[in-house]
Amino acid sequence: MGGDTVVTMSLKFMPTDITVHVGDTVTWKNGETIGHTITSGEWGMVNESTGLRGEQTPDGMFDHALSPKGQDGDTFSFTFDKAGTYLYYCQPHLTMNAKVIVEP
Ligand SMILES: [Cu+2]
Repeated sequence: MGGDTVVTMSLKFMPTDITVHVGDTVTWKNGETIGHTITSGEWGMVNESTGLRGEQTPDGMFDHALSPKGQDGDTFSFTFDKAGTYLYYCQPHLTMNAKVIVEP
């Protein structure tokens, strides 16, 4: 069992894309003092110059409100049990678009 950690910083998920394996747990940590969400679902139509996405569709797999750094709920973990590519984003911040690639 392994996993990886993603930190929110400067309105980005860092790293933006990560690759893990089936059964691994990904942990998100808030690295700044504003709230974010970790919301699974498709996103797209990203503007090349601004980085802002133009569309988003939550799929209900996970949707966590990440508290500001240092407060209860400033981390969130999810275990991926199936291989695939999982897109996710932060609802209020259109620059925060990322994915988890889960390999067999
Ligand atoms: Cu955010």
